[in-house]
Amino acid sequence: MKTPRTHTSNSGLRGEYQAAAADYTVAQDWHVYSPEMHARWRHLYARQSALVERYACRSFREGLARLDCAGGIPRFEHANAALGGATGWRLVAVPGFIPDDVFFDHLAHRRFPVTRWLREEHELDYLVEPDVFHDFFGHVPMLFDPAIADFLELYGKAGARAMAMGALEMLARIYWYTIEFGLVREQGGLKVFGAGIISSASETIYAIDDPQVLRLPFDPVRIMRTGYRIDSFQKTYFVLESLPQLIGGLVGLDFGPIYETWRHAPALPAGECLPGETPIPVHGACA
Ligand code: HBI
Ligand code: FE
Repeated sequence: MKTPRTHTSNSGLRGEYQAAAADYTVAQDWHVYSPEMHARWRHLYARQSALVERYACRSFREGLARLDCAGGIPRFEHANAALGGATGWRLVAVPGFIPDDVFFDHLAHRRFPVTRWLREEHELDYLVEPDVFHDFFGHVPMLFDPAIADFLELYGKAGARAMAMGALEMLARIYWYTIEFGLVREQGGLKVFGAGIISSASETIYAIDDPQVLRLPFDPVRIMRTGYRIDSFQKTYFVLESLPQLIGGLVGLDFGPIYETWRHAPALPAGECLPGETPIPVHGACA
C-alpha cells in the first residue's frame, strides 16, 4: 500500500504529479487516506459547517446537504452520482494546482478538478494552494446551483481567448472575486458563496461582519481591473444581487475590446474606492 503523503514536485507545487495523465487527472485512491486524515477532515468540516447556517448563501447550504460528507474525506464518485443528475458536472481528481489551459479545458467540459491531498494538522487555518477540503467543501456545493454551473463552463470556454490576448490576469480576477471570494445579497443581508471564504473560518466572519472591509456592487469590468492578494484576507469583496446576475452581467459583454483597453493598465489596488463609487454597508443594508 502507498504511503499517504504529499510531496513537493519539481515545479515546487505539492502533490504527486508523476502519476497524472496528460489532462493532469489522477485516481482519487480514496482507500489511501488514513484514519488521521479522515479525522482531520471531520474536524475541518465541523468547524466550517457551524458557520454555514448563518453565513453561507442558500445554494451553498442546500448543495452541502446533498453531499453528505460530514463523516470523512468523501469519495468523488459518490458526489458525481448526485451532481450528474443535478447540473451535469463531474469531479475529476488532480494532484493539486494544474496549468491554466488544462484547468480551463476541464471547466469548459463541466469537469471540476478537485485536489486529492489534505492539508496537514499544523496548517488547518491557512493554505495558499488548494487542497481537497478547499476544493470539495468550498466549491462542490455550488456546482449544484444552475447559475454557477453555467458560469463555470463559460469561464472555461473564455480561457483560451484570454490567454491568446495576454489578458489571463483580467479573466482570472473574475473567478477570484466571484467563485473564490464572492458575496451575494440574500433576503436583505449579505451571504458568502465564494469557496475561498467559506473554506476559511476566520475569513467567513471577516468578509461578512468586519465594518472596515470594502464591499462593492458586482461589476465585471471593475473586477477585471482590480488586483488581489493571495496571501491575506481580501481588502475588497464584490456583491452580487443574485447568483443569476453572474451570467446576466457577462453574456452581453464582448471581452475582446475590454481586454484591449485595460490589459496594459496597472491594476487598481484592492481596498480602494474610485470616485463616484458607493460601498455597500456592512450587513448589506441599503444605503
Ligand atoms: N488548478 N487545481 C487548480 N485549481 C485552480 O483553482 C486553478 C488551477 N489552475 C489554474 C487556475 N486555477 C487559475 O489560474 C485560472 O482560473 C486562471
Ligand atoms: Fe478554489
